[in-house]
Amino acid sequence: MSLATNLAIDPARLWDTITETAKIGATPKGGVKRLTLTELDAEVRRWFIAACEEAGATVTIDDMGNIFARRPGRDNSLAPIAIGSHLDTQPTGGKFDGIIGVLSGLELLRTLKDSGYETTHPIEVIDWTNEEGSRFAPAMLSSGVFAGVFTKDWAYAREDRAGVRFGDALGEIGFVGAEPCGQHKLAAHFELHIEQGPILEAEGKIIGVVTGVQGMRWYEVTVSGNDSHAGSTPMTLRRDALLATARMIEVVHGIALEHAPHAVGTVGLIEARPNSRNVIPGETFFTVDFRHPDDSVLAVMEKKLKERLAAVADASAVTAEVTCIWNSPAVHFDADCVSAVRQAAEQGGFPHRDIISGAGHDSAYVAAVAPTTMVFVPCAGGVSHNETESAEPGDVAAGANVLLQAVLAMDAKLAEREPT
Ligand code: HGY
Ligand code: MN
Ligand code: MN
Repeated sequence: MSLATNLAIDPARLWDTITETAKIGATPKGGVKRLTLTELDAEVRRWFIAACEEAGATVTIDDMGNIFARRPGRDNSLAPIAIGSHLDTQPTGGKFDGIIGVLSGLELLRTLKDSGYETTHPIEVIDWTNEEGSRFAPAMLSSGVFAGVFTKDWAYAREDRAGVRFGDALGEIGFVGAEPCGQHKLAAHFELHIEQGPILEAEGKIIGVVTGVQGMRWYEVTVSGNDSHAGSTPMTLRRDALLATARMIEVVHGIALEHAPHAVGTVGLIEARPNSRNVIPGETFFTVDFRHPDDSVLAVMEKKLKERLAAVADASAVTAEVTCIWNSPAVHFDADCVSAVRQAAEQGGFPHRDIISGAGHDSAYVAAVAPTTMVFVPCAGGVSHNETESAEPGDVAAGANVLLQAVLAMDAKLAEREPT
């Protein structure tokens, strides 16, 4: 066994970091609410930077607030091998989504420091800003700028539902870094994440060898009717935007079912105006999230959505404006990275299976600019984006060890190819 294969992370130390950071934004139901670019996000970022510096890393920040914690390698002229994910959460998020990906990176820095093991490539741990897209849509905004999918100006202009601009919020928490986002080259990118679905647990697998991410599209719909008195407006004269919206939500659900079993469709955010008990709602705003592994099916679902929402609007005497605000095509990960993960799982004796991610991740965008893949571990009941989200310490440790071995294997493989 080489020195590399003898290396292993410290499971208790990794779990302690999960427990410790979960206090930042802890909710009464045992979850974490740490919306992007809030003071809580800033607090966990400062914690992360201090911990990485203590582990011997030097930290840089780019102008999208992405944080890069770098451990030197033997040849620092080489681009780093990165371990990235996110520290922001959903409003009713859990302790693990994104967080174990960043903290497993910190654990790798600590393990390499303790062992004195020197990689050829520098190693970098990354906290990608605003992966969730809950406060500022779309999701994966900063890894998207890094990959050239969005411009920084477009990202800075994104507004939350209170009208706060992303760029202003980033400045507010003091994380506008000097480096232009995307200037940072990466030799490879790995991400450890909970599956956020039921497959691994149902099959008794500990490791998901992630081969790609399904396609995702987000829409915003504004329905316009007419505010009027709930008591004196005859039913036949109403232009009720919320009633029409209820019918439209059924349409979204129906389109997803028509493309089962792989399609999913969700209306997650809805606002009714004026939102008063005795006023017929004159306007609503709601969001649609469609996903499928095949982009051509998503195109069919989009066509049906636009046609059918228009038909409901006509029949309900309202108008509907449907805008696609995000289209993230299906992604296939790098074969060498995927096989490094699969071999690490085999070497570790962990039951594993290939899997396509149902959830979006920063890796989906980073894959456009660097060889990338992910490692999944199970979460209880496949539940995530929920305060009860939970994972087993042994599974998280297994995932972090597979991540470590895959990174070291990739370090050696890339070094063979690079001119010395
Ligand atoms: O939407 C997603 O899949 C991710 O949680 N941002
Ligand atoms: Mn995530
Ligand atoms: Mn998430």
